[in-house]
Amino acid sequence: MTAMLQPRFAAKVHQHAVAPHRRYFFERAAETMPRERLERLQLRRLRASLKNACEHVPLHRARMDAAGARPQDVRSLADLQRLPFTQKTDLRDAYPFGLLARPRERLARLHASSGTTGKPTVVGYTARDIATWAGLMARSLACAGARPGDLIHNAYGYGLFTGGLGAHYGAEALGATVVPMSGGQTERQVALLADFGARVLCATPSYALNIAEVAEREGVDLRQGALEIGIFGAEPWSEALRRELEARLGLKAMDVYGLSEIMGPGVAVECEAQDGLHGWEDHFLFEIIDPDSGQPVPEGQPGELVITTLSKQALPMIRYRTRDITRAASAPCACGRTHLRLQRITGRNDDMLIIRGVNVYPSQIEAVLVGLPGLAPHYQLVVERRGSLDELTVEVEAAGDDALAYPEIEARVKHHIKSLIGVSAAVVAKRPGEVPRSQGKAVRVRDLRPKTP
Ligand code: DLL
Repeated sequence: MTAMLQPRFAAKVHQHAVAPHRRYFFERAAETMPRERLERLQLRRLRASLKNACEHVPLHRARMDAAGARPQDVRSLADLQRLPFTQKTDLRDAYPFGLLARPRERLARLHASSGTTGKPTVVGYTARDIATWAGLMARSLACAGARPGDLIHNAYGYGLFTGGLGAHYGAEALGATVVPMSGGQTERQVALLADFGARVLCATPSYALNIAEVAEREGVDLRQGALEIGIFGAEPWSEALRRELEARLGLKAMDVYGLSEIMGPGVAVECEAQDGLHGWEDHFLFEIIDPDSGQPVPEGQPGELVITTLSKQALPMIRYRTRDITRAASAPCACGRTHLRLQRITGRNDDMLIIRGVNVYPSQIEAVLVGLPGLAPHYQLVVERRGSLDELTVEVEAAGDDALAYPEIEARVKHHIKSLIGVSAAVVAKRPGEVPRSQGKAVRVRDLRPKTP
């Protein structure tokens, strides 16, 4: 034990402005609005948002014209089906500012996501957009269990990524105290988590795992500290990883979803019922479609999430195809919120691998691996092309150093993957620490297939 390892935990007693166990809504009226009123509000906002898009963005105007749809003709929410889709390539093609409905001079902020190929995707916000986002993120933090007066340790990356500043402004709007850590410097994060006594940790789930591992290595038992809630998102993760994080950090792990093209974090979030993520329908319209036909799927069926913004000034989006796969449920929730629930996002359409005809998402592999005896919960998938077939190698990390045990581990993992997912994968056991650790969004797949031009 080094000097750093002295018990340095703030007491488990907090001075909450609002008792943490009391049900609390940041915006009760909006969150519990009766469906009929909510739908009237949506229709009013939809028409205004379409007008904004068509008046200020040539691409939206041209697409709406081509579809024979005018904002004033939209008379019911069902008319949404007649409107054209928007895609990520539209943002790329309009790089950097072509989809903005306000002149650059009227924007308060820009964010961008790097993307693996080509130009980044640039998104812009007016001051009012930032205020709306802060309100929705505050609502999301509260829905997940954060309270005014809490200490919130924010390990989402600050910068062009929307995670850091999005969670930051939301935490301030909630009335919490923010520790603006960003990602990286994990030893320091562990020390400050313990010293300051944060009740809430915001991070990607893979980075939260990194924090847990470093804390254990440093001899700091975060489970005995003040942490109670983790608000994790920005990447797909499994129930198995949720249980792992809850056990190793001593907190309740909640799922938060969002994307920069629509806003950033705070588009949807879990409540205490943990029966899906409430999507904030007073600001967004959610649809689930069949990605091939573009038609809506019956409620409860999986499909691609499509989102239309209802209040964005600078970057209104009409039927944006997120590529994220989920299901929706509209039945009332035990928490009292009336907004629909999206099931945990399994992954992106683009991340789906087809291995010998079997569709597989990295998060499905994660669900099999995390918690298996003899393994640390770190992994990477390597995809290669042999002839005309894609081959998958799963790199797992052994919990111990004894390389003689690795063949048995590899055979066991291979068997589990085959029997639970139905896909034949090669498995390679790595030594402890050999699988790269996440600093933000984890890189789960190394795709070594030749690039198609
Ligand atoms: O990741 C925004 C965010 C920040 C959300 C912090 C939550 C917390 P982008 O960088 O634009 O924005 O990436 C958006 O990440 O389309 C999903 O594929 C994925 N994603 C985000 N949240 C989740 C989640 C932010 N909870 C893309 N579960 C989205 C699964 C998620 N995937």
